[in-house]
Amino acid sequence: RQAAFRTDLSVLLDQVGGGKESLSFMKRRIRRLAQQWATAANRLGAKLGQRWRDQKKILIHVGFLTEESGDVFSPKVLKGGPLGEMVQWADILTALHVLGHNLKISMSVKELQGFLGVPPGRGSCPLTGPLPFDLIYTDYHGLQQMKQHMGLSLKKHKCHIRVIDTFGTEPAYNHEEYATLHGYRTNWGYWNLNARQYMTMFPHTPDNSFMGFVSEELNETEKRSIQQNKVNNMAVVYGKEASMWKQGKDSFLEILHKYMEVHGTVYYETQRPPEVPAFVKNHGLLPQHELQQLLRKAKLFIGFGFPYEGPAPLEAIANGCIFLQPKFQPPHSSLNHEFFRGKPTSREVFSQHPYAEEYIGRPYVMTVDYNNSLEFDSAVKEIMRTKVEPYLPYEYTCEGMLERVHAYIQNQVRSTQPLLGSASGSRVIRPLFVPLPNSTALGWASNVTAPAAWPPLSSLRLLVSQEGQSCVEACQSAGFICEPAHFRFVNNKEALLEVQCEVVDSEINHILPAFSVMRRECSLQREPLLFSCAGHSPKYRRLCPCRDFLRGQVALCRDCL
Ligand code: U2F
Repeated sequence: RQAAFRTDLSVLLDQVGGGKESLSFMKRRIRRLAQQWATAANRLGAKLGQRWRDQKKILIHVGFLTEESGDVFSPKVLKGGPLGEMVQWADILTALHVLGHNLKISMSVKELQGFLGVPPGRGSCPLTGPLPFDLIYTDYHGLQQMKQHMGLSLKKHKCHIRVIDTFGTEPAYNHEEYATLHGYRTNWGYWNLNARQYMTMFPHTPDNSFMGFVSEELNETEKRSIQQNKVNNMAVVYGKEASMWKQGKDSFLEILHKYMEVHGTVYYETQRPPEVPAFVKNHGLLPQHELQQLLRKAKLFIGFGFPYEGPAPLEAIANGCIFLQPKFQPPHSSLNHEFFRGKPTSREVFSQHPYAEEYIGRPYVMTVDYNNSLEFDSAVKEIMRTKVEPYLPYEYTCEGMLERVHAYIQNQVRSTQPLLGSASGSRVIRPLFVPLPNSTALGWASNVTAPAAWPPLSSLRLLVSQEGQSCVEACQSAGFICEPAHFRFVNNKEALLEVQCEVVDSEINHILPAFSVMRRECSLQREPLLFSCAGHSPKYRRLCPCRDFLRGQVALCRDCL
């Protein structure tokens, strides 16, 4: 069946159910943004024209909100606990509903069993028949629950699963045997999925798919009125829990207070939290729409280093604030910071909000060394002088999210399937190389089409990294993005011709395909699940499949829609 856009969200709101604070939060959000989603649906509908869109049967199982996983989030919704995950799930549900798919929503193991057709009371009885869904969106908790209740058939149906995974999972951590043998095993990873089945909150790593969420959009009248009503010396602190204000914040807060009136939205029960200095005007934790109003007046939104990579800075910038945040030197990662420890990634985080720093940047975002009081002082003064308009990257608008999710749903199911087994059946292409001044080779596939490829092969640009450089960095430095789906087209001797290796072998290692300059040895990848944009090694130059991307929609290439 053809999917038709929906602009009425009442059925979805009924499906979400109620009772828990987390669900009420999500429903309030869905209602608040309803008009914005409807406008976006109409716009995307007009953009896509008469194009056929398959209606999919989709199960959404929100594992972290089930009682069986402990549900530590719900009781903290009104107490300053994390809300980012609920923001994202509310938006995923809405996007899938608005795109016109046939949804079943599960927030408990019982509902999961019911939807999968597992007989009640026979928890360990595996699903035997065909999977009654085209796609299942869940998280790591949900995946574990599905393993228990689907038994071996999980393996068979794996390619239909999408895992919402805030911070991302790198291929080396995802491959069970490899992770176990090479020290990448964590509590979360090792599911042997195609790494693109993990969907992240920000475009952290191109190895995963970028799912995202949305932020409020303003019309021209609202933008004008915001600019007129901005209070130039008003700052709002990013941090809704008192613990985020602990230790070492006093010195730069004092500097900030020299110039600005400082506001906070820190949760408290009866008394002012002692961590929050007396000069801060604390509003207590606000409902989302009231926070937006506060941000509309403020000039500066200031981060203290935690929480990492949340939605609030995007909301602040969308409401006309400048976001000031600390640089991390050395960078934080699972190797050196408690918060990231045990997460299935070695990604290095160079500031509190790398997306804000790299994708948005000045004048909306300033990333400075907070230990350097001169630098901090002059940043605050510069912010007070700088005029900015409210800004929201297209990929975080409702239309941008609908466009991206639409593209994934219509194209990724087909194209991830063959990758789960082996790379056989892919066509060998002979990419052209053009040497660049820094001796990096760059090329593209000319006139080659492979029907199953998505992103299409026209987007491929082949590049050789420097020694020690990952494909993430190599592609980025040439103005492209690494595209893991294209590895299978460059993992062959023909692609390696230009680098003149004396020996070509094939191995299982997440930095391959690559070549060692010293030994003039080339190695191809033998395990397609280990194709990795993130991998790097000091003695190897990597063969990197890059692709072009749309401005403001990094998940998609020019010919992707
Ligand atoms: C992130 O989670 P957080 O919930 O800490 O992320 P924030 O950026 O603080 O904001 C989440 C939402 O909370 C809302 C705000 C945001 O949409 O509008 N809010 C509010 O309603 N009232 C207030 O007074 C203040 C904020 C991240 F998203 C998670 O994935 C991480 O687990 C967590 C830790 O790094 O950080």
